[in-house]
Amino acid sequence: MIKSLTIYRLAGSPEEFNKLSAFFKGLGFEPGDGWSDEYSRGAPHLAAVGNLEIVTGRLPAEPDVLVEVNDLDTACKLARTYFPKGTSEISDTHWASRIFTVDVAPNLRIGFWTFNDPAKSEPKAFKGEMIATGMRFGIVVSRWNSFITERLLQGALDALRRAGAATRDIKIVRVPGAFEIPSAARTLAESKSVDAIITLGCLIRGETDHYEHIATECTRGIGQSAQETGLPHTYGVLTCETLEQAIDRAGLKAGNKGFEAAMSAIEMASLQRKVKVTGSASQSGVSRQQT
Ligand code: DLZ
Repeated sequence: MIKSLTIYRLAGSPEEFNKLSAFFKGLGFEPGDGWSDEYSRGAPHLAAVGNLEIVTGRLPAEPDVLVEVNDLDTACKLARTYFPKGTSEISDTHWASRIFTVDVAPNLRIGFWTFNDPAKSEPKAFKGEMIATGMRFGIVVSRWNSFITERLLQGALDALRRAGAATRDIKIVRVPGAFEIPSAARTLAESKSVDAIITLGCLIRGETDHYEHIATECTRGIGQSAQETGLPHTYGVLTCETLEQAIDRAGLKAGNKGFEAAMSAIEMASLQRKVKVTGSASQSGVSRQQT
């Protein structure tokens, strides 16, 4: 039913109106579609998050318009350039945050604030943990360019073991080339014997004139298996211009893409468990918490 929320305030004279608009723009409000008629002018200033908050007991602050910012000191400096007389010092609140106020128009005082702990204002989100204990992983690795793919495999195993995966919980499936990776991954996913699948391969453009076709099919097929089976699949298939590039990405300058693909698999398997267990619990938006 609700579509939007508008709170309007008189900004005083047209000059004060323009000054306040410039200040708000400088703070990062997104200008909305303004309006004007023969009597007045309006300028909406949009914020990504807003709420109509009701309170019982002590008010959180004296102004009835509060704007949360992520860099209070810079916001205060900016306010002083526009409203040198009307900007207060920054002070502590009783709810673990800091605030300053600005008299932006004759009857309009706005409070700008930030949490002392910046993590508090981050939207709540599900996140996977980098712990692999008790999880089962499938690794599909191709033999083509095996001097590269074996390094990717060692990188992936290193990541899994460091994160606590048991050797008995890691199933390695070897296939001839990158083209065969998707079907093996799909078979493994459908067996429901693993929590995530890591795909490892190496395509080098110079060595195959149908490089594009194999790379496209391999990538598409892995993605399709992930989407259709619902099991996390991660992508550790190198698509390189030269052998040197491949060597770099398999353990030297550019890290080891097998290690990275395994880390992503751990995160995704953990995330999937969390979402399955707690996914039905409601996720609240951003809220101020009193401490
Ligand atoms: C045929 C072929 C070629 C030319 N190049 C590669 C490559 O660079 N990397 C790779 O993983 N596989 C390659 N293949 C093999 C194909 O992926 C596939 O295994 C064969 O065409 C058999 O279906």
